[in-house]
Amino acid sequence: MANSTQNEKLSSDELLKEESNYLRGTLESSLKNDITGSLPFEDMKILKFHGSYQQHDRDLEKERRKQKLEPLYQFMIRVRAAGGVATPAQWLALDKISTDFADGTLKLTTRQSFQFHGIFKKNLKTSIQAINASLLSTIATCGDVNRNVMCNPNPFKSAVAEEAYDYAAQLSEYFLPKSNAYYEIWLDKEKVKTTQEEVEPLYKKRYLPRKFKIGIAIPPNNDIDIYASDLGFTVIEEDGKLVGFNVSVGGGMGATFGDESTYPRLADYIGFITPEELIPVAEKVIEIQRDFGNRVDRKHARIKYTIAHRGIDWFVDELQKRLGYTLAPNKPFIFTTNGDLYGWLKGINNRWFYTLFVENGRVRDAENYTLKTALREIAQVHTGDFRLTGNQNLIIGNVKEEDKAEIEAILIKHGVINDTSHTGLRRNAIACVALNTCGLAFAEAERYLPSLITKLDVIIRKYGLDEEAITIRMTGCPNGCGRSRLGEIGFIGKSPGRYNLYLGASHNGDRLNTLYLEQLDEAQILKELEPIIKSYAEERKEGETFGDFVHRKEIVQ
Ligand code: SRM
Ligand code: SF4
Repeated sequence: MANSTQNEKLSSDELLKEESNYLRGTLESSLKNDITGSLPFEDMKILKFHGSYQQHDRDLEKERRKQKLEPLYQFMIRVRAAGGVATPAQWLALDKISTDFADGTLKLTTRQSFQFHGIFKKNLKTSIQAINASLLSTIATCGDVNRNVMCNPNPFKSAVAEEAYDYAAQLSEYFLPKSNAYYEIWLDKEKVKTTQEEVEPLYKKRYLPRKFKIGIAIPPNNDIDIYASDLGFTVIEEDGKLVGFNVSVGGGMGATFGDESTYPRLADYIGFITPEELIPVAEKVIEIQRDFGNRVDRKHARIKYTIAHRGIDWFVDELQKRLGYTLAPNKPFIFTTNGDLYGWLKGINNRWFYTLFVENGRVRDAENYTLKTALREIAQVHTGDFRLTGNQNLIIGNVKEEDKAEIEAILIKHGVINDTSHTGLRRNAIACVALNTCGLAFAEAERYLPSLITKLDVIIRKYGLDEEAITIRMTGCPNGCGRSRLGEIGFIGKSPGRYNLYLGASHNGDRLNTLYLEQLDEAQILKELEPIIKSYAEERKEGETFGDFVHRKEIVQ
C-alpha cells in the first residue's frame, strides 16, 4: 500500500473539504430546510468538523421503512473539554441541553468528551449555541483535524499533573481550525473574507488526511491509553518536577473486518523533549502527517499507516529535519495500569477527588439509580469541578474537606455511590456507544456489556476473583472506539449477538490482545471463558495479571 502521490486520484472527501470554503459548505442554508430531518451528503461530512454527526435511530429502522417514512434522522453532538474538565455551571448547562433537546442522557466518552444523542435538526443550532454559552465548544471534536486533547484527569494528584493539564489545554487550543465558519454558522458572527494563509496556516484547504488525536499520560497511570493516540506525550518527572515528555507517534485502533491491510497499531516512542519543545514538535508531527498522509484512500490515511509504510526511522529523520535538531533519547518511565482508581483521593492541594463509576459513561436516571439527578444536585452545591476519565468515568474534583459529606450524602441518596460489591471486572469495563445510534455498529456494546458482565461475574465469584482488576472492553465494530483491542478480554461485534473474542492485552495498555475465537454467541462466550478464568484463579503467579497469564499459558500467542 503506497501513500498518496500526485498522480493518484484524491478521495472524494479531499475534494469536498477543498470545495467547502473552509468548512462552510451549504450548511447554513441546509440547516433551515425543514422538509427533511437530514442534511445533504456534503454538509453531513462538513458538519463533523463542527462537532456533530448525522445519525438515525437504528431501533426504528425497519418499522419506519415499513411505514414508508424516512429514517428518524437525528444528530449526535460531541463537546470538547480539554483533559475532560467542566465547571459545575457547565455541568448544569449540559444537563439542561440533554433534557431539553437530546434523548435525556449524557455520554462520557473514552476521550474525555461529552456526547449528546438524539438531537433533531431543528434543535441543532440552539443546542450548539447553548453549549457555547456555557463556554464549552463543539468545534473540531470530529473531522480531519486535531481533536480534544486527553490528559490524566486528576491534576492535583501531583504538581506535575496540574502542569500537564495546562499543556493539554494549550495543545487543544493551539491546533483548533482557524476558519471563522463555526462562528458564522452557529453563533451568527459576522462573515469575514480572508486569504488561505490567514484562514488555515497549518491545515490549509484540505485539512488533515484523517482525524488526529493527542494525549498526555502521567506515569504510572496510562488511563488515557497513550499507545492508541496518533501523538502522545508521556510526562517525565524528576524530583517532583515535570522536566519534559517522551514523544510517541503512530497509535490507532481501527480496522476493517476482512481487510488485512488495516490493523490496530501501538504508538512508538521516538525521543525525549523539554516542555518548550512541546508545541513545535506537535506542530511538525502534524505537518508531516498533513504532507505525507494518504489522501487517496481514507482507510489508510491515519498517521499509523504513514509511519508503517515509510518506516519509523524515516519519520524521525523527517521530524528532525523539520525541527533542525536531534531528539534526545527516551527517558525511563513505568506504566502500571490503564484503569481508574475509584473513591476518594486527597490531592496535594488538600482538596478531595471522588472517582465515580459510571457504567459505560452513560449518565441517566434509572429506577433506584438516579445518576443524572444526583450529579445535577451536586453541581448545584459543588465549588470544585467535574473531570471525565478516559475510561468513561467521572471525577467529582476539588471538593473541600467540609463539603465532602454533603457530596457523599447526595450520591448515597440517589443510589449511585460506588457499589463496593462490583467485581474488579465490572469496574474495569468499557463499552462503546454502538446501537442504537452508531451507524457503523454490527452488534450491541453499551446496551449489552453490563448484562454479559453480570453473567461473567457468576464465574468470577465462583473462583474467588471478585477483586481482580481484569480489563474487559467491547465495541460494536472493529473501529475500536472502546479500545477493545487493549482489553485483557476484548469483544468486537461481528453481527447481532455475535462477537469475536480477543485475549491477552497487557494491564497497562502497552500490548494489544490477540484473536482467540470468532463469532461467539453469549452461551459460547461463557463456555469458552469459564475454564480460562478457572485456571487463572488456580494457576496464576503472585501479582500476575490476566493478560500476562493467558500469554504465559500460551492460550494466545
Ligand atoms: Fe470513535 C467513528 C464514537 C473514541 C475510532 N466513533 C465513530 C462514530 C462517530 C461513528 C461514525 O463515524 O459514524 C461513533 C459515534 C457513535 C455514537 O452514536 O455516538 C464513535 N468514538 C466514539 C466514542 C463516543 C465511543 C465511546 O463510547 O466513548 C468515543 C468518542 C471520543 C471523543 O470524545 O472524541 C470514540 N473512536 C474512539 C477511539 C478511542 C480513542 O481515541 O482513544 C477510537 C480508537 C482510536 C483511533 O482513533 O484509532 C475511535 N471512531 C473510531 C474509528 C476508526 C478510525 C480509524 O482511523 O481507524 C471510527 C470510524 C471512522 O473514523 O471512519 C470512529
Ligand atoms: Fe460505533 Fe464501532 Fe465506534 Fe462502537 S466501535 S461506537 S460500533 S464505530
